Amino acid sequence: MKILTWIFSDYVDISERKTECKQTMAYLFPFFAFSGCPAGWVRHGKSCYYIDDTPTQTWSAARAACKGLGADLPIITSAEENKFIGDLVFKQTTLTWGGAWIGIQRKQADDKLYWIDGTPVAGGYTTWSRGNPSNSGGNEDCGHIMGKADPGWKYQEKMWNDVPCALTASGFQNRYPVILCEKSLI
Ligand SMILES: [Ca+2]
Ligand SMILES: [Ca+2]
Repeated sequence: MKILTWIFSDYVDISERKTECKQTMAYLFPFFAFSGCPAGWVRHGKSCYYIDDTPTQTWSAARAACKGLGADLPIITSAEENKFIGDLVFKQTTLTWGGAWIGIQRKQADDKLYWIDGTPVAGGYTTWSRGNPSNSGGNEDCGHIMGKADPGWKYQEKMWNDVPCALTASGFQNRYPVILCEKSLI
């Protein structure tokens, strides 16, 4: 009986006790979810996600905000994760075409797009919107997942686009991407 061992042993490591406690609680009370994510974060798979509904002009400012929370911009590796993230974006009250920044940036050395963990974007799951990545003007070096579509941008919701890492008000007024962060489940 694990539970008896847990109660009577003076020599069980505290983290082991925590795990056993969670397992026991989950067994005894299966209705309760132990998400393992901090309050205010939502779990999907092995990650926790947080969305800060603040339109943010630069990719690096959004990334810095995530790092300040012990997280980083999202790395999207499956259609399932993209749907989850897209749904999160759509729950925002100031939802616009800008959607949210994602962890894609162009490496100047080879002019190719990479995820922030160094993985080339081209080799894995992608859901680029029509005509993208376009690198229009030669300076679309950062990625975002699109929110609500503008007229003419039909069917592009929750798909990706490359844009300049520092957006200009003329092109993106009132629709800068918001901050979406991902961190591994602890
Ligand atoms: Ca991910
Ligand atoms: Ca583009």
